[in-house]
Amino acid sequence: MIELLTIPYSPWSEKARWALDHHGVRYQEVEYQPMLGEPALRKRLGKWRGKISVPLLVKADGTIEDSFAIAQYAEQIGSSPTPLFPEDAIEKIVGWNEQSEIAMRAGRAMVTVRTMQDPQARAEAMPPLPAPLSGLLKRPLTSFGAAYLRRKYKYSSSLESHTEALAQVLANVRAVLSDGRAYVLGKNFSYADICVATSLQCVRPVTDEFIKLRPATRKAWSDEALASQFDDLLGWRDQLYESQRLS
Ligand SMILES: N[C@@H](CCC(=O)N[C@@H](CS)C(=O)NCC(=O)O)C(=O)O
Repeated sequence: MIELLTIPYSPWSEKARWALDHHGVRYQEVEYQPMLGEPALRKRLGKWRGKISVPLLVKADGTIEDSFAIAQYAEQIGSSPTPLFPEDAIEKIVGWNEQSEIAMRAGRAMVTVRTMQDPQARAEAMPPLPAPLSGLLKRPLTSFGAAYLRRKYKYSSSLESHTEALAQVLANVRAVLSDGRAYVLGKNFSYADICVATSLQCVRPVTDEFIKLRPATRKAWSDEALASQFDDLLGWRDQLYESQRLS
């Protein structure tokens, strides 16, 4: 069976899961532990250099790394009569995927900063370790983790520019939906909707029914100012989850 390696709460992983679920593709989800899981994954893939990221789909004849490519694979082998990538809209969808990359990268930086500022959220972010180890390693692991993320994604701890980048993407979404259309591309649900809906995860997360988050983590994933500024988009997103998020 196909395996999908994910960080379960990551919006990038959710993009891939949603596309696979939409098309009724069967897969086994395997949780990837950021940082700690990297050596084992490199060994498994035989990839010793370069970036490694999840979601990552592992099938009998190879792997697919990147949520967009995984969604296209789902479209290729899937069974839903509603395409996620209608032929006449590919360019637009690529554009929305790029917008969601900008939003999610900004959101990841914001969430990381908020997590580091809240001891409870930091504790919830700790990987599961046997009790004596977890007590001993708590502090070094979390500060090492923060430094690792800063180095990896090259961001500073200033929130302002990230907030602006995310707000700009959301303003672009609002402009498109302002004519009352149900979906980003118009009448039909597509991967563009998945891109936009998952980007809103770092403004206010969807309920635990869809993505489970512990309480302090949920708070770190919420940006109250942006959430009230873009409440209309969150309402649209919640409705989309109710009507389209099959699993
Ligand atoms: N463009 C990639 C980006 C995915 C991505 O950035 N994944 C991050 C997690 S959110 C990752 O795998 N990081 C590896 C790590 O933290 O060890 C996609 O769409 O799949």
